[in-house]
Amino acid sequence: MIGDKKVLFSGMQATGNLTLGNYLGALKNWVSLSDEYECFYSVVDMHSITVRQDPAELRRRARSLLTLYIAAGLDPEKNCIYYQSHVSSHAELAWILNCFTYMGELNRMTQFKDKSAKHADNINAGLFTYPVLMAADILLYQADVVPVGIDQMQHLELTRDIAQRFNAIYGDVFTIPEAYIGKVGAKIMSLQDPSKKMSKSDENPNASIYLMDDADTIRRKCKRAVTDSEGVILYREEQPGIRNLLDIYCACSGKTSEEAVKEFDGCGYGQLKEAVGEAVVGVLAPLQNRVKELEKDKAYIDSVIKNNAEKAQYVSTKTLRKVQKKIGFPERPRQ
Ligand code: ATP
Ligand code: LTN
Repeated sequence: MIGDKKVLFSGMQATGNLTLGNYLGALKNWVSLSDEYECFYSVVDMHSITVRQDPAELRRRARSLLTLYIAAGLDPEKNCIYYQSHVSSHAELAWILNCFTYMGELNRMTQFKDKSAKHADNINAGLFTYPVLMAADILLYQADVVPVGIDQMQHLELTRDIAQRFNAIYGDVFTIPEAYIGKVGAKIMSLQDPSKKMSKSDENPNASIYLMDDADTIRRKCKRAVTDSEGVILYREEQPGIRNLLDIYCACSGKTSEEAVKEFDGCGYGQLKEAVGEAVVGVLAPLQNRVKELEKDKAYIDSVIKNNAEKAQYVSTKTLRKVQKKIGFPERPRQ
């Protein structure tokens, strides 16, 4: 708790261009939860370097991701929005937690298996211990709740296991966090292969709608979405392409799947695709306009970066010092 509020932590990597999946599965929920909790939203640029990055590009993407957080509706006066790399406690706690995490646990992580298959020429130790840094992110702020898409559940389970293991030895040091998975949009699938999640690292640009895609591109991608030959619009497992389009429609319009199925009763796939395109444009166009406005105000963004990093450093250092004391590191001389 901070004051009388529970704590929320989440983060996104500054790699690739954000997709509609990132927005509907994560960012949108962050905004809806932001009044209820004391929130920390990080641009996890230290996680990004587990895959090789171009330095200038990483810096640019990190800034545009931070700007996007604000454009999506997170008020940086009320929410702590900051770069992970500006707060040294993350790396320090990650090291300690590495010593409380087993190789066998990390070996089971599906994201590690997927990413090491994708980047076979660079299977580095950071990629392997990535979930430990994520655990440090969350535990430093004593987070109660962590809103993420379904793909991050396994990492969250591991975070809980590490925290429980640590607490069992040293007493109640860490709050045990819960995942928050949104009811709609928790797993948006690729428009070209509805058995795969929509991913910012997909090589096929038609598979993903990017948050900064213009209206015509969005409409075109929806039109080209892979469906099936059933010819009916029903929300069911046997029609993953149609179900995904309905999911996108519902997440953008606030309607339930039952309402959407009723609305499209008797319609052709073309009509559904058109409606999905319009719903997505309706959500993304205002977001894009706010990003463009904010990008003009360099001084404002700079002040958000500075002030929030200081706050994050202050809050996280409290937990870090407690942990260091518990495990037996020598006390620091008073300044
Ligand atoms: P990559 O595909 O390059 O590994 P990513 O798109 O999964 O990256 P992350 O930065 O790892 O992006 O994820 C940010 C947040 O978005 C996480 O909470 C994740 O669960 C969520 N998310 C990512 N893809 C989807 C999706 N297709 N549907 C719903 N949520 C998603
Ligand atoms: N691993 C997450 C990003 C991430 C995160 C976090 C999410 C890093 N640290 C802490 C929630 C809480 C991902 O790949 N989406």
